[in-house]
Amino acid sequence: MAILKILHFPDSRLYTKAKQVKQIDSKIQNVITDMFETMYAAPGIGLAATQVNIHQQIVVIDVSENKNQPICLINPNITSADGQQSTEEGCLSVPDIFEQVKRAENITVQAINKDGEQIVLTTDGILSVCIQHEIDHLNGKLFVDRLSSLKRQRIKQKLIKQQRNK
Ligand code: GNR
Ligand code: NI
Repeated sequence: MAILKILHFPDSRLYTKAKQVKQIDSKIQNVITDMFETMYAAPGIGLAATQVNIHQQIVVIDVSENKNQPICLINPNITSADGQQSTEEGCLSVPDIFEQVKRAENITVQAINKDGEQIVLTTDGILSVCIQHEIDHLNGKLFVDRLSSLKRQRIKQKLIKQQRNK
């Protein structure tokens, strides 16, 4: 097991589109284990492989209070979305920045789990937000890309300054 290094905005590697997982072998299983460990350690409620510089369609999520409801989605695909909600979002790749983002309220997502089984999940609230946020990562998109360019520019300057002072 290992804690993986999380890339920070504006790292260009965060803009890579992830490829479909073709086969769930032991290498992929190990990536999933390390991603859960990295997410729980951060701590975060979700993590996309893109954030740890692995460009395959893998996300891990746990929005539960007691951190005992792990969800792994491989090749996730949103098959329906409706309604709207606005939530204050944060991102492990955009440290210490929190902004309201509008997303669909109700979604249905299709994916395969870590055992290679097809799963279908219909959900709302924070789990819905988190799934949409993680799928954005796999598509090379960050929540700051859903803000105004002025806000995004300010966040970029702030993070560049932070990284310089480290
Ligand atoms: O830990 C996280 N919290 C969070 C809060 C509101 C909306 C989305 C998230 S996901 C984030 C972890 C992360 O960066 N996942 O990509
Ligand atoms: Ni994120």
